[in-house]
Amino acid sequence: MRWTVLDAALDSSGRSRGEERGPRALRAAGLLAALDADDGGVLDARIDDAARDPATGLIGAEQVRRAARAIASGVAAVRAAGRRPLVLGGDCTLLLGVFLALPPGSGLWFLDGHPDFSDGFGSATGEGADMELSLLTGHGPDLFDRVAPLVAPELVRLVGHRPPGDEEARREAERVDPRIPQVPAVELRRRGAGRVGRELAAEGTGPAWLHLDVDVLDPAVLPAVTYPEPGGLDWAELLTLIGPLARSGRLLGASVADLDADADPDGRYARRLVEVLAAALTH
Ligand SMILES: [Mn+2]
Repeated sequence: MRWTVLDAALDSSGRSRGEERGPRALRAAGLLAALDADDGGVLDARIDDAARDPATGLIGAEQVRRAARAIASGVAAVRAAGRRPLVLGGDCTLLLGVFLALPPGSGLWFLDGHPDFSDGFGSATGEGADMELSLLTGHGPDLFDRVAPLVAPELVRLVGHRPPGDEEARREAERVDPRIPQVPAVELRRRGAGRVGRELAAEGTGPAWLHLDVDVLDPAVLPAVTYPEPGGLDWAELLTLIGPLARSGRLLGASVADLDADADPDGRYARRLVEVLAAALTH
């Protein structure tokens, strides 16, 4: 199935950091040609209200809702056209829009250096990208008045995160829904990234979305992220992990978040990422 690339250039701090320019950097590095992908254009996903919403603790709550709806329409249109969406962030907040568009029962392969499971007031920053997995699985903050969570926790696989480094991170780790199976980076490396990828692809039959927060990589190989976290994957591990997921018939689409283009002035990290994505997503 052909890929269609959609830009969701949102920075959930509302401060226009370099991740807002991630999609443009990936395009400039040749992503569309490398994937032989269609161009789905740019979604209206900008968040520039840096104020924390008093009801939820979330920065730019109304804009986060609006961005999610815009992303959902874009993803739905690509799927209706029989194509596979590749959503470029921006940050992980984009997943709210993705799952508003996906059919109930869709799973999530969530590759990230952090669990993104804070709550609105427990997060020091109030950024949507601190808490989107909590929100998606029904643990708040509640933005969409949903009865059922956007993703069933037992259909999420939390992969590649590192042990909490401080008190806030420890509270965040404790909030993670116990029904979500976790493969932290240490365990992934012990079992072998390729083996973990094959097992994840093989363990179910339902449709699933692949989300890659590039801070799942080690800052030694990819320093161009806003929240670097030591102990991450190298490029070869990432490729062998996502290859089986991308080749799986279960794959609905994918998203890539958190490349800080401002920290990659000559585009070398964007080009490396495009190489790895092309190797994994085309076959
Ligand atoms: Mn993330």
